[in-house]
Amino acid sequence: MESKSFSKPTRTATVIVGTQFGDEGKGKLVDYLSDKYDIVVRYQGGANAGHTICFDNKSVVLHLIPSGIFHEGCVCVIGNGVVIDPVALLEEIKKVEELGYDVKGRLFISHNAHLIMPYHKRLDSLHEDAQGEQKIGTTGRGIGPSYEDKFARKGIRVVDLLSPDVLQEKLRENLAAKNKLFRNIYEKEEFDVEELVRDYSEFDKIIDPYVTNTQLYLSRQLKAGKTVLLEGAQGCLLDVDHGTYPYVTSSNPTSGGACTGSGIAPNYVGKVIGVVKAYMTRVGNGAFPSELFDETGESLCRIGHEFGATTGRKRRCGWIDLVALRYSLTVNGVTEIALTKLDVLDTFEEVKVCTSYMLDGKEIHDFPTDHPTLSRVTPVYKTLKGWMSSNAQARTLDDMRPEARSFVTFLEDELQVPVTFVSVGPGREETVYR
Ligand code: 2SA
Ligand code: GDP
Ligand code: MG
Repeated sequence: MESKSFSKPTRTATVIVGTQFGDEGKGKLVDYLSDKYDIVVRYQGGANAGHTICFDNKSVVLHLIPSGIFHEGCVCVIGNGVVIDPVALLEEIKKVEELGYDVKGRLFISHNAHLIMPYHKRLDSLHEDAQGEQKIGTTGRGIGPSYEDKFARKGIRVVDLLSPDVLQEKLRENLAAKNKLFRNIYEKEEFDVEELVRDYSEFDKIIDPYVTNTQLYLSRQLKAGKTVLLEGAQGCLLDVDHGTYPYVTSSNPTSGGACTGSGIAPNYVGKVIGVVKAYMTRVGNGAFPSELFDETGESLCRIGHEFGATTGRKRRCGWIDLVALRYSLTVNGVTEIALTKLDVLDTFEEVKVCTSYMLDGKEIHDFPTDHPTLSRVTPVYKTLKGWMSSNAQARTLDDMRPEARSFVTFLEDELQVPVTFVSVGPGREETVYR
């Protein structure tokens, strides 16, 4: 029989993932790479994310719109895995337009993405208050409660916003249960269905031009040979399945989440770029083995401006943790590393790297994935010589100070993944590309 030749997917999709507790500088990298890609897609999370982009003497924080929006040739997609607060989205569209960038015809929103409603935000804060000392330290943006409704099959989706009758019916169903909770358990006032219907039905006309079946759009574009960048929010250690549960967010920032959150099949994915900050930060509660409680930790926070890009909360700081990173690179299948914020270490006489943990008197090299065990480990460090000078002007690895280069090669040897980008400042151009 004559053999047939079937078309094979081209691996033109690249995933950008945070490998730590978020805020590694994903926004900067996505913006930097966007002129080489046709489409950028956000695939999970919501307006809890804060992705900072610095260009033309401006610093802009994006929460929902993909970080490719400042490249006119780039189409941006908010995928089905994202939870969208319509109020936050419209504010952000306005902000981008005020900066002189047109989003019409360039921004698409999945009709299947779930919505964040005002009652989700209230539930977020009530749940946190009820937890007391054990609270997660969420951003208060209603993320967890919205994903709860999604998985309980009660969620309201973007497509529902476009049909006022459906919206009204769904709000009625949702509020019948939630108002009972507000009234009887939390002793709070109830939400008024009619008022919400009125407020939210105003969004339908504004949002309509952006809404489409993004899964279909993306698969057609990929088939036509277009290139796609999938932009993760938060980081691997905050993943609801693979992170430090329960101190996690309610979605899958890991590379697997890029497929479910966009509808792009895994066989289109070629590269997975893991963004690694040269030290560690965490905002919110939960175990953090290499956290520093001393002047060095304060210096990292001060020099690195480590404050939440959404809430302004101070980020906890510590040395880079290779035990956590080895785990994260494996879970995500990271094929190359983008090392960021190397410049923050420029003034340190020595730089420490956590290479293993001690647990009950034994040295361990594998990351404990249950939170109580992780909370009991203590870090084992290797100390490297600092470079004590600026690499801000470096654009190739050869321009970098020898000790800084040694730090990069040390990480590569330990992690067995090549470092292909080194970020030496927040600006677009402050990037070393190998
Ligand atoms: P949530 O709000 O339910 O997702 O919170 C659950 C945990 O996830 C953490 N989380 C984050 N961690 C780092 N950065 C995030 N984005 C903002 C930023 C954070 C901010 O870019 O700085 O401004 O505070 C982010 N979003 C969620 C959160 O702290 C909880 O630990
Ligand atoms: P994201 O959530 O991963 O996009 O990161 P955030 O925007 O929350 O936090 C990263 C912060 O570091 C932002 O303020 C960036 O402007 C900044 N940044 C990114 N890369 C670098 C870098 O190489 N050096 C310095 N000094 N700052 C950087
Ligand atoms: Mg951030």
